[in-house]
Amino acid sequence: MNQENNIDSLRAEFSGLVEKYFTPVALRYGYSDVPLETNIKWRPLVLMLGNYSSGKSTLINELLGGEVQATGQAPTDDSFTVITWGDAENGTDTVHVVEERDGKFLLNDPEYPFEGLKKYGQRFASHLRLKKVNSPFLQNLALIDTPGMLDSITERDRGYSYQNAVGELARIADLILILFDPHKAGTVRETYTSIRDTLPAHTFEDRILFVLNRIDECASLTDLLQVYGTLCWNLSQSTGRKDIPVIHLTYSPKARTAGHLANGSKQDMRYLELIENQQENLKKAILQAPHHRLDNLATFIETHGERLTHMTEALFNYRRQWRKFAIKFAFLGLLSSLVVSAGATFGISTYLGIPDPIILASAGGGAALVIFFTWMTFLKKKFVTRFLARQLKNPDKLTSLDNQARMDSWNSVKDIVLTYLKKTGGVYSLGDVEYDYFSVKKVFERGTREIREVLNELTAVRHDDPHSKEDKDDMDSRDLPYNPGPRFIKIPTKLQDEEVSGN
Ligand SMILES: Nc1nc2c(ncn2[C@@H]2O[C@H](COP(=O)(O)OP(=O)(O)OP(=O)(O)O)[C@@H](O)[C@H]2O)c(=O)[nH]1
Ligand SMILES: [Mg+2]
Repeated sequence: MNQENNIDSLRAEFSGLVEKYFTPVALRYGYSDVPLETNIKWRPLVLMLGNYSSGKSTLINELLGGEVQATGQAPTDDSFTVITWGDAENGTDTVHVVEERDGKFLLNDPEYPFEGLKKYGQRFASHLRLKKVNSPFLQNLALIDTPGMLDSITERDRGYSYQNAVGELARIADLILILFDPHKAGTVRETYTSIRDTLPAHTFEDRILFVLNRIDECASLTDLLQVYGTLCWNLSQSTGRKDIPVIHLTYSPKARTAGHLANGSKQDMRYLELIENQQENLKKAILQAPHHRLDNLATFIETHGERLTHMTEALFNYRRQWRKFAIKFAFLGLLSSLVVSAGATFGISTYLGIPDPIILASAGGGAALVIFFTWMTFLKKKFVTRFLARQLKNPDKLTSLDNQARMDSWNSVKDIVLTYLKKTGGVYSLGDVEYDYFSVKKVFERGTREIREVLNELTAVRHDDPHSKEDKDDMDSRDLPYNPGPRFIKIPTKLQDEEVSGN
């Protein structure tokens, strides 16, 4: 089995785990409207963002080895284009668009992970399309070319929320490239912020590659250094960090200037001899997207596992507290009916002077029954409502919030718990919710640990092996010294067979 196959089978295992254990629970309690695996089952995704004319489409064409995307000065392309692999029918090697589909198709076909973007409406759908291209670069990943970022005033004219759509795509992307060019090295703050806000904090930085493109258009080395400095300053302002992220310095060998800038002034091009065009490095980094996908999947499972556990725990606690309350309530009802029954018997025998024990017993029993029935029906209904209202007022009492992680996960599921309690009136099966709680908890606690172990092994193999050069194609033909598949199958089997019975 080669490495790509290993990654593929791990991907399938992770996705299967989500489908089997998380999705049913997520759908049942309103945690998600669509199966959770919808976003993760497709190919690894690379999202290209940047200012207009920063060279996104030119770079994509160079990666693919063909003229797939339109390029040009000034805002050229106002569409989101998903570019994925497609076989050429006539078997030709010339890279070209084999098939093109519109946004409606892409948003509605369950094969693709874009269902969540439907909410951006018709205007967005008409700015989305799919291209299938026969480029070998697309064998293990798909790219998304995006409309260039504009200034905030023009941004309003798009007819859909660009920031939100980009945020949504960033969430499902495994790798995000943000391209700058020397002319506009500091205008991406808003989009950067919206991406940062949508991604889990600890994965955010690993997922982003910063690129300063079109560096051939600087007037001199001094000019380049100034542009680089400005970009670093702007990035540190956006990220809130003092250290500078790696910035790939690139230019398109095909589009590079011939020594004159657009305004006619002559360039001192000697700096390009000193600075390596990092386009090749960037290409290799993009080809690592499938590895990022595994990491992102692990994070996905950890994040949703933690939240689903917390959600079901709160719902389980609610039902448990309710059961305690119901037992006390029934006991009190019984006691009251006995007292009333004794009172009735006493009253009848003392004040009415009826000594007949049969009459006395029937009167007492009848009174007890009426009281108990009233207690357990009308009164109980009232108390259920009051009990629910009390819990809804103080939802934090449904769970323990002893650390920041617990508070964070609770904040992301609290509303879902409240909505479910309101919807059901707090009446649902304690046994079912208990089962769901223990099953997601086990997968979360044990599954995520094993997943991380396997990923660490995979990373160690990639780094330790002296033959392991990331740029070497023949790496793919080696077997890895472990067989990850069965380890993941073990988790569900164990779960089902021995332990998830509400312990
Ligand atoms: N000199 C130079 N020109 C470049 C480079 N990359 C792209 N260009 C040119 O810059 C212009 C814009 O490139 P595009 O690839 O269309 O840019 P884009 O980011 O896709 O732009 P939008 O789709 O409008 O957002 C084109 O005329 C390209 O030929 C580069 O590295 N050096
Ligand atoms: Mg473009």
